Amino acid sequence: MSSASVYPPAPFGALPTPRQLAWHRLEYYGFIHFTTNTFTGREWGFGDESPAIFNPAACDPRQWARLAREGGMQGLILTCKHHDGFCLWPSQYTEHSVAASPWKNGRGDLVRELSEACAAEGLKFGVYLSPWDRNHPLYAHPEYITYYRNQLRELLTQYGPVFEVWFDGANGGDGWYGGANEKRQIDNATYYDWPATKALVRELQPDAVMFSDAGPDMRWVGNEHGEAAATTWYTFNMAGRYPGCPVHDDLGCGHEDGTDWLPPEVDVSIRPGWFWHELENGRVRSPANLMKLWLQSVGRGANLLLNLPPDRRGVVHETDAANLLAFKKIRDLTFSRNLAESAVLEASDVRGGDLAAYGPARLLDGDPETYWAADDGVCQVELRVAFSAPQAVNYLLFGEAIQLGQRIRGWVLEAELGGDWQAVARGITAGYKRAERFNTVTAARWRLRVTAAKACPCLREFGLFHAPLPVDDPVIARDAAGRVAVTVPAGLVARVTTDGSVPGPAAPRYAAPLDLPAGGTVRAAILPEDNPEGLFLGGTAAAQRRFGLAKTGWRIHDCDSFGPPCPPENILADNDAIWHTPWEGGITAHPHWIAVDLGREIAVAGFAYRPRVEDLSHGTIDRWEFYVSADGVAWGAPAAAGRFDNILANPVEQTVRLPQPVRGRYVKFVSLSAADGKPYCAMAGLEVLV
Ligand code: FUL
Repeated sequence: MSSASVYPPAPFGALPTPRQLAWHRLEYYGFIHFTTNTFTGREWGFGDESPAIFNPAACDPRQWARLAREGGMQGLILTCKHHDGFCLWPSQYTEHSVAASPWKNGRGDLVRELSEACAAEGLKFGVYLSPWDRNHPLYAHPEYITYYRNQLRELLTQYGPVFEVWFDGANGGDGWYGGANEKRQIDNATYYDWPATKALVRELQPDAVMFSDAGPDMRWVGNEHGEAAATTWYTFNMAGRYPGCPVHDDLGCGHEDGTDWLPPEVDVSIRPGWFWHELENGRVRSPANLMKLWLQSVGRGANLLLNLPPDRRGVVHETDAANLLAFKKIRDLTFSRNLAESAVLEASDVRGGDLAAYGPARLLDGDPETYWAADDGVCQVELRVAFSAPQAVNYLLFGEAIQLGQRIRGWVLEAELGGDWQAVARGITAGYKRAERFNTVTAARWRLRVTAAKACPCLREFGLFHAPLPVDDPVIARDAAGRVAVTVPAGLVARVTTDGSVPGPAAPRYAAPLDLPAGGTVRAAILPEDNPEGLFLGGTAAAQRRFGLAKTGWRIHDCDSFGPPCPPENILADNDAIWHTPWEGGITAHPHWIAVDLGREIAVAGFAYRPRVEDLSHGTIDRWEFYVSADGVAWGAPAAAGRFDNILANPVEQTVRLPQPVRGRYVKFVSLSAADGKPYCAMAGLEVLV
């Protein structure tokens, strides 16, 4: 039968629009978080920051764009305005912008510079315009919506084509608001009148996709640690959702029978925070970690939006740049040779028997429009892969022709071992791209079976690969005796420092656990030059942890809830076990407190709060006070008080330095409110810094 006489499969279910389809094909692009926060060290500026502090001396957006291109990204999205309200372009609607800063004597326009740099590097350009504005006097009033749309109009008409518009869902309430300095509550569902704003974007940039907690084009994946769900449906029921709506735990997986096409985008930072902080220079994600992020985002059918925050100079820091490029190298090496090209491919079913149009060769032609397809009604198919000799494999990669819908709902990769077919990898959804890494299996015959599909499967690509694995980061942990151990993969050695410096070839090799009674910063690195070739892929694997005082002599002195199942002693151990005040029966409201006897008097320089990190974020503390006392009875005024910004979406350890060290033997940490509004509180760890 010729291709002309075999009709193509009918699309099934919800379908991507052309702009969504183009977006899927981007797979990976970058975020640039940059504002006054870069200069204050905050994650959410209050809105009262002076534009005078914004002065990146060597600001070089071309470096950001070049790095993004060399790193394999397809575009960059800039925080043109974050929650603090400071505008990176000279907006005619506010004074609170680069025009009032010393940068380029107030004549700079960062939106212009980055949009031009992106065009010059062949990248797409996108904009983030925070709906929440802690600077604007009229925020929470109807007039602010006009202001917001005026700004959107500036961004969408003055800087060329925009591929993505990013609507953040955060609305924290308090702010400077032109000096009012108060809490302003809005109703996320109605205040912003989203339908009209979305229509404006469609009018001004018809090809741009819009991101938010609820689309209209892509959805938030529900976390900021870089992980799409193992089962990812693009289909979703959008009704009742809006940007900033309460977080639902279905954001990751989606709705199998959803009526809208709303794929997830995975936004994650290369550092613990979204903005550059000096303290985090040693905590940049390693090349191996970035590869893992890629596998659990792009490899699960989502797109990856990776943040590269420029530092105070206005350049992306050397470590971030080196790790991004090393990650690119790992990815290129891993997928450089598709072993399936040297195998004989045979399909259990080919649509209409038309091998030329719908045969398995379509999987290898590199054309996203073509695909291997089965006949209508045939929902279980298999692709047989025969090598002339046993072949070692540790990566699978395949993808659906999603222009016809997301159809597969069950698949397994099998290898023939000793005459039996054995499962090597399996999953439910596939989507635009599915990548899996597994322990090396050597076999001459392989098969990918689609075990269930909503309509005849249509696969656009398929590959098997064998690649050396990137070396995992060292793991740094402290035992109950207060000693710090560094664990590295078998057969490798690490170099270690405790003075904060980067471990190079001159640093001592790690041999035994370190005694660190006063705490300190431990850095460990597995250097290519120390380790056998072949084991090594993708540059240095590194880790850093900062420890407070060893907790050997600590005792819980007082606390407002001692009971099981989450007793206060849990905060003393270096693990994820938590202290949690009662959440059913006997619930009391904030404030909650926990006080520790350090065993001896010291000068307390600061503390760190480690939030709970399991799936539940209930009771994660946002507003707090910290006290130091000589006798554990008289506490006086707080040594520090504040709020942890963005802790719900990004629950990383929060470090606070006291304005000056305070001597005492007892410390008390008080929870004034939970970020999710719960009456109780929870925490995994408390460090005391000296
Ligand atoms: C969050 C914001 O609150 C963070 O500051 C950051 O911009 C992240 C990408 O989105 O909701």
